[in-house]
Amino acid sequence: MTVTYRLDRGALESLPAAARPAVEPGSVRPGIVHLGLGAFHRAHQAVFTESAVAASGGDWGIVGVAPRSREILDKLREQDGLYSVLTVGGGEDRARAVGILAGFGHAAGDPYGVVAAIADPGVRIVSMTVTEKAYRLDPAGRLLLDDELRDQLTGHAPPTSIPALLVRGLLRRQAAGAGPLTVLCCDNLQGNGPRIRGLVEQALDVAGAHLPAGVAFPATMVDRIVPATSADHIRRTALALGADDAAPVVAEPFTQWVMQDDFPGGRPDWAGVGAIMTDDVTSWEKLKLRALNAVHSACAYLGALAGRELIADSLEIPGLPQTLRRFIAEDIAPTFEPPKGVTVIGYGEKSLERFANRELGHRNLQVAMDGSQKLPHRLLGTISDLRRTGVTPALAVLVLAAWMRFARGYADSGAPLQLDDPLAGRIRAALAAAPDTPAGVVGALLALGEIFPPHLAGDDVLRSELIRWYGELERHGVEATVGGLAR
Ligand code: CS2
Repeated sequence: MTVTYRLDRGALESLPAAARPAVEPGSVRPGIVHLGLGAFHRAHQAVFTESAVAASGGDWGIVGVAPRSREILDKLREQDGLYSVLTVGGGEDRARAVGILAGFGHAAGDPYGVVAAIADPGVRIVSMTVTEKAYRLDPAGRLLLDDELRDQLTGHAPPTSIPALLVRGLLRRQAAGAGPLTVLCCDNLQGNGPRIRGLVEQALDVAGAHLPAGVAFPATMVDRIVPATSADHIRRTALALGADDAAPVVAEPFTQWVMQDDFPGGRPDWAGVGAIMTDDVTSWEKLKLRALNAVHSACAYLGALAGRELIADSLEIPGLPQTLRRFIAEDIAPTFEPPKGVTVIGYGEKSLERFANRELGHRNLQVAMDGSQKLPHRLLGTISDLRRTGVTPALAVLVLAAWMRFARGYADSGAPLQLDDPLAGRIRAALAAAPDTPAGVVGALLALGEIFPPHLAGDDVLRSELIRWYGELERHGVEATVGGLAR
């Protein structure tokens, strides 16, 4: 098939009916400002929102804000705000163009434009997918203040960071009497709603202000595997769509969204298109962070150490699926009560099935990045909960030891591994100052207070178990270690 069109409004009529956007692009007025116009948002909340508006109406177009790079903005503008979602792994590729983006912003280049967008009375939701590190919170939820952030919060520097955009936007809204607002954090943080409320309150305090009335911070759990788009995905999108798209996103068929229904300014009819509204988001969050994200990280660190490229390749290491099943059943399942009607083991099994989707091309190194920010939410809670009851979780500690081996920077073959982490400098300095032995590495990393709370850093049983697993991995490598566990 020859592809002749570039995706933009003019090309829509030529697309197969199933690939056309569910709303007419440009026809939906903005009601949401979304910070973090990455692939995940475009494959998840944007799709839910477009479907909800198509089914039930409402002025809920999305103003997409790119935090740093302009690259995605330039591509989307060229395409009249259109992009497509390529769904892979369900038998055949399916592409669908999405037309719900109603405007753009650039936090690094035009932060005051973003503040003005947040203060627009038509906007009633500010949602975010900016990854763990952008919130500048420590594991205890304290805002990590430095001079630059202080200047941004007090109005002495342009508000380019997430805390400053929220604070300046909320204050400007309050001054303009722009009405109630929901701040919706869609990142993988345990207790994301209350945590972001805490962030905003601390940041407002620095700015000498209080939280205005009528601002809600519902908790939410978001789920869809959306890896980085590859050149192959771009080529396959063109085939499935019948037009060239320079900015497609690729995703698995599965998608889920659970949230607390607290939207004082209203919301799209997400419930009408499958989102779950509940007051019990906490158990969904725990389920997802502990029985999906932590297991994903386990695949990523163990797989990368064993020299595997993709998450799907990691699952082919003999014994690894069995080891992950033991991790789920023995360490994760006992730590919390899952939502009604769900079992942790069944959910974990489904996670493994989803990870095996090879068409996603999801790289171990992508999931492995930012471990210092991710592990406190997805793994350390499991370890803490079990240690509190006197249990030593064998498999969870193996996963943590694998991260430590990964952070040291070499695969089992001796090939270098890239540490992509906001604390990479601190981690490297700590390791350089310690002996390169299991006890030395474990001790140096446990001492990083930005990652490990004092009750874990000071836990001698945990430390010796970590040293034991680290030693096993160092002596025998991942393959022999997990092979032995699967017996
Ligand atoms: C992954 C997540 O990169 C990672 O850390 O575990 O992005 C995961 O794919 C999503 O949370 C799935 O919803």
